Amino acid sequence: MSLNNTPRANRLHIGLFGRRNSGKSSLINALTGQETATVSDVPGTTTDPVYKAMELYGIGPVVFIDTAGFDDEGKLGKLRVEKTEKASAETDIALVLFHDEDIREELEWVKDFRKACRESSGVGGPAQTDFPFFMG
Ligand SMILES: Nc1nc2c(ncn2[C@@H]2O[C@H](COP(=O)(O)OP(=O)(O)O)[C@@H](O)[C@H]2O)c(=O)[nH]1
Ligand SMILES: [Mg+2]
Repeated sequence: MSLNNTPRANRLHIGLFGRRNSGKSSLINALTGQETATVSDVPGTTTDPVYKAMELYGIGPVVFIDTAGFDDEGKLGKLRVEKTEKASAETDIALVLFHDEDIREELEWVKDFRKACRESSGVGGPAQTDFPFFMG
């Protein structure tokens, strides 16, 4: 089977997380070299998670996941956050983006995320308790 035919389930899932307008969609576009996701200064532009499969040199088949901000608000925002949480459950590596002035909200989210991973360990969801995070 060629790399391009790798089923999504067999790819390393790299999720992009952060508040609205933290630059997640801009980063996925830069990483994929394509207009994979819509970039806008309107908070809440990304709604459903965006999946982009590609081959990463030195790593192999991956799928990047762009998500809605975990701080989204209102009735629709709550649905977006739920979808972000579902996407996080299938994530192998999480990239968390933040503004440099105050990262307390992001750290809190990472803490909750790790807890959810531990609780779901062995019963579906990510099995790793040492879930890798890269923040920047
Ligand atoms: N100054 C600056 N602006 C950025 C950067 N990355 C994204 N933006 C801008 O921030 C806004 C939100 O970007 P977007 O990628 O849609 O954020 P998302 O909501 O996290 O997906 C857009 O107006 C982007 O042009 C960056 O590194 N520096
Ligand atoms: Mg976005």
